[in-house]
Amino acid sequence: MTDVLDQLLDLDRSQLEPGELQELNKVELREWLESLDYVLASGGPERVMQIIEALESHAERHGIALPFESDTSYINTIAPADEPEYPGDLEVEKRITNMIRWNAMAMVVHANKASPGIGGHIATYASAATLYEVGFNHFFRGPSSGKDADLIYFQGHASPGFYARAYLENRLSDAQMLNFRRELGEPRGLSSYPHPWLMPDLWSFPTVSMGLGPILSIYQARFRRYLEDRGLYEKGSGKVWAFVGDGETDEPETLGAIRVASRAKLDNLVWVLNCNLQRLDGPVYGNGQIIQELEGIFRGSGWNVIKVAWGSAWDELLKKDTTGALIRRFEELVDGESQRYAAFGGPELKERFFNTPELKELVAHFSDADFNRLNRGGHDPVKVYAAFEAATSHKGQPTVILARTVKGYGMGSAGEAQNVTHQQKKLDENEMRAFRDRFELPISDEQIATNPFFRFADDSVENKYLMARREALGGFQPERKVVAEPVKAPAEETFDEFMEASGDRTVSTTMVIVNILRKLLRDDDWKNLIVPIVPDEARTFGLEALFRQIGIYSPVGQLYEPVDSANLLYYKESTDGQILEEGITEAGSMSSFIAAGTAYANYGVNTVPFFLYYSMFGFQRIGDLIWAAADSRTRGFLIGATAGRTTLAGEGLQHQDGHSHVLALPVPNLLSYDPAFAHELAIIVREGLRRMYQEQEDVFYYLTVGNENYLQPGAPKHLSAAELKEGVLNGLYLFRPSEKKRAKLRAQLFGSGSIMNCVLEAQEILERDYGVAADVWSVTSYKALHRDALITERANRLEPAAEPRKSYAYRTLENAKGVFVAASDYLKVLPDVLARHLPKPMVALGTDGFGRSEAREELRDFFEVDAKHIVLATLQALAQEGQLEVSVVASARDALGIDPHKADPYHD
Ligand SMILES: Cc1ncc(C[n+]2csc(CCOP(=O)(O)OP(=O)(O)O)c2C)c(N)n1
Ligand SMILES: [Mg+2]
Repeated sequence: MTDVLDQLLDLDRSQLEPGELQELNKVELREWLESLDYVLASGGPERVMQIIEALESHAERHGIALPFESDTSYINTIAPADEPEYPGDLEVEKRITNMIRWNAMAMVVHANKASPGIGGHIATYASAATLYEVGFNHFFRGPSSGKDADLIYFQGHASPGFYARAYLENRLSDAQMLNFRRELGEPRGLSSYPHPWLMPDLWSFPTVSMGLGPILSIYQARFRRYLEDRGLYEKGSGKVWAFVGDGETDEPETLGAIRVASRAKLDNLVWVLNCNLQRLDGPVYGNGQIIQELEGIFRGSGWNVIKVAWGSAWDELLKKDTTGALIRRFEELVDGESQRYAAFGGPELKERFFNTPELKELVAHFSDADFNRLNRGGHDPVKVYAAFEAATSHKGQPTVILARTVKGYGMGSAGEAQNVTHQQKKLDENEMRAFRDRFELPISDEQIATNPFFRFADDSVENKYLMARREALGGFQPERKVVAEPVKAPAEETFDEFMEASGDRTVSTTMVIVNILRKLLRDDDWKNLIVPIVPDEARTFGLEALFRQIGIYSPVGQLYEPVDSANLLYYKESTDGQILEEGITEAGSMSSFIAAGTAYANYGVNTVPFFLYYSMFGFQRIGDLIWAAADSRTRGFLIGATAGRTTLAGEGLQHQDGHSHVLALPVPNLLSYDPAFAHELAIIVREGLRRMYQEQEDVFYYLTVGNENYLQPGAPKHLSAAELKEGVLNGLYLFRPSEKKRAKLRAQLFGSGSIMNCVLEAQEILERDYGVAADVWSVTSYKALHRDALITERANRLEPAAEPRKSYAYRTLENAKGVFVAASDYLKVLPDVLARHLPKPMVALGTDGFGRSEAREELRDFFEVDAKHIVLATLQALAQEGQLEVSVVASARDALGIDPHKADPYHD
């Protein structure tokens, strides 16, 4: 061989005939490969790597730009020789898995027979069963493993499989199984998907809105490290697992935060990406290879990637394939074509895949049955075990397992690898019989007609095996158990300072909330539990003092001397830092909020997240994560800062929030407040701590704070502390009553947030210039008032003969005289939702329309929420009641300087 090479090399390449050149290339390549084989045999993989790296940089020094490839050959990452021995009984496990497959399928079929259209999914779990079962039998550690317990984000649409397993484990009854997706029946049935709100003893993590499970799992793993590094939770070997669909990777939330995991070296995080190559409508990437694409993305982001593409039956062929023809064929095989083989089986594979003489030669000895055994890796427990073992012992990086499976595996003509399989909810008797045969289930033809569920007998091998495995692994999964002890709310006196007037010092509510935080950070019971979270906005909110005081969490501490180290408030990162400074990611910050706000359930630690963000980028940007927080029973405080469409001056349309309180209305367990003053904030935060951490209520809070500085008046003197507290928390109290007791014309003015100052100014103008005595009320929460009104209305409807009840707002305003006018920095619809429940009509002023870059005064004029517009609205309301001449209103309008032809902020 070398002689040939030598002879050829003596010639000038450019002079060679094409045939000679081809020969030279071939021989030359073989020489290189043989050298590499020699190095591998004598020096091992380590040495091979060194040499390839040296070659690479040598080539680069010669100006050769090597093509960048972040994926590897399209074969399994773990070589057959490196696979560990399977520690379980494969036969028994197969029977258990197959029974779960049956029950999961039967459950969906039953539900849809009983109630056509009720829905459910068979194909997702069918593709993932082996992935989960290897986990359940050998890896997933249950709650009694304590610090070593795993937290698992199960793929939402695979839920029938987990119910089917819990049924075998005797954790669910027949009646519950029969009531899948019927949660309003008796007994209560099973939730469609993992919802802690609906099944709080079973589910911990809502995963069904695609993309949320993945991002939440990353921040969960990071938060677990944070708790360990801060000494709040014992260091352990527990993992966070996330099962993700390949279609789900289209969601930006899925891949958007993966580098957070690698940067933080989260080797406590394992993702199992079920690559069944299909999503709902069709292939994820029919013209390419989703596994290869994802490998490139994850490797490029610093993850450990383990591909489980091909089942064991392929190993023999790969070994025999000395020319590399099989790997080349794998690499040109696009997913859309591959789907055909899964759908049409062995004959299709034989015909279309093995399409060259070389490939045909490889399978010359194959029977039809042999072709059928050429399976995808994710259905091979030996391969899956090897991957899980490698993933859980890998150090220094998060791992993603890319498992190749078939969507609807085993469903045969009812949907296996068909484009319609995701939606398939009904199998007829023939299809069920085929399913039974495929999985060798001990079910008779007669039984099939009733699509029954099966359990192994108590003393059967399978039942004993299944239970013993879970016992050895620390109990059942999924299971949610709250073990946190209540924490006593801070004493009322803790917040006394906020009850006082600020004297001649102007203070914004943003400053107040920061001061409340600082106060809590000095309180012995609470200081360690507070978790401030910011998406790169600490300075915007005046929080930078906390950098130095409590530090910013970094798993590696601070490897540099910060540029501002000479400052008192320098940028301090440390391993036990308390602040989660997340960078510019509201989605990531919200994921941390959820991790911290559910730590009471997942770790038994009562951490209290305070997530401070630009209020505009909360509900409308990450509303779905807020919804997931609610479902997760998250506790904590969302602080929408720089809030208020006219309070945030200058920033304009994209920044000025005038609707987050409207968007907060739909979240049932969220209490939202738009406080005007320090004393209100202090009362609300203390009560929040009491309800969430002392009483262990599964609610959370949304508070808006603004950056407008004004005098803080302190608690009003005309109310007792108890009256004030009741009013602030219920959402309404009389802040400044009119002193003109005998005036004929009267009005009730309602203000919220910083617009309260406009209302107070209007009160003065009305009294001084128009003889209208106006009482001023602070509305801290339209949502709370509205909720209470709805409860009351409903109670009265359901008990029509009983003495009618009155809502808090109605009761409070029943004897209030004059017209009602409300103004806030939010949409008019906010007061409007309450108006129907009040004793009198209420006129609403608010900030409907797009924001503008302007100064506060001009903005409030433009949006018609300043004092003069409140005055005009009041006079107009009085005129409508016939208490004032219309001409008085018209001249007041002119006197106030309001142009009737001014722009309409809603349209202009
Ligand atoms: C945010 C969001 N959009 C759409 C859906 C509807 N949906 C449910 S499953 C699904 C396809 C899932 O495909 P894949 O992630 O590949 O999971 P597979 O079932 O194939 O394992 C879609 C579009 C959803 N649940 N969430
Ligand atoms: Mg899929």
